[in-house]
Amino acid sequence: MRIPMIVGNWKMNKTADSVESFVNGIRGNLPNAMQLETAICAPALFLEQMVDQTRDMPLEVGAENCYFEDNGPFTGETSPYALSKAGVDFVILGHSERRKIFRETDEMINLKVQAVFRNHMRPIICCDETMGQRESNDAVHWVVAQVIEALKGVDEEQAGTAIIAYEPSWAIGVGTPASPDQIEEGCYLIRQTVADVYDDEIADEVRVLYGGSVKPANINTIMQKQDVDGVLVGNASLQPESFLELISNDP
Ligand code: G2H
Repeated sequence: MRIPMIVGNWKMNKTADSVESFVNGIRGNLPNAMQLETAICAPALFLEQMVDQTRDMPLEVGAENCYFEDNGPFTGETSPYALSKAGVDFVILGHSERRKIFRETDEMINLKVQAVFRNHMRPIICCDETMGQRESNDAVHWVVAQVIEALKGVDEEQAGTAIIAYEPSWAIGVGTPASPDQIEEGCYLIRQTVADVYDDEIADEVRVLYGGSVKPANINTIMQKQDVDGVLVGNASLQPESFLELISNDP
């Protein structure tokens, strides 16, 4: 039985003060983690603060990226080893903003996936597609390739704990998500790819999320889809009221 998940992705937003008021705003209102897992992925600067201030809450904390080496001469990068030591549970990897703006390749993302597992955290692996790829019937091939490349060298036990997010870039931050049927198609495709790479049992364990303009008004329809185990939410996760609404709207 896959526990549904709602994960906030704060991207490059917030200050230490607004992190604290967010945490105070949701305190005491989170669901039991056995029924609905909730997490916030925050900028690296606020992760220790988040871990510290949410210690008594059923909220997991994730990073938005990390490097693939544990330490060394990599100026400006974030060590997966240090994240793990700081009490971070998840790391988002391969978000379309990282792939597009920071030119991250499938090979780099795969090394990061391995680094996150090596440090006993779980990756949230993002797979995107562009509208151009969709219109030229290339999106399926593209999504499948991202899943296969990201999971290279990952053993069955690790793969079963991975979280994979379908985030079509044309639906990110625009206010309108992909349609429920498009979302189901994308999430089903990801699960089938995991079944092809491993087996049905692992595919049944992997949690597949949808991301792209999820908000309180549309979360219910999205979460009801069979292969959608949860959502990765940007804008609508920034304010405590909106985050709590997302959680209370979960069916
Ligand atoms: C997609 C999503 C969060 P938003 O990037 O990963 O952002 O909900 O703002 O579209």
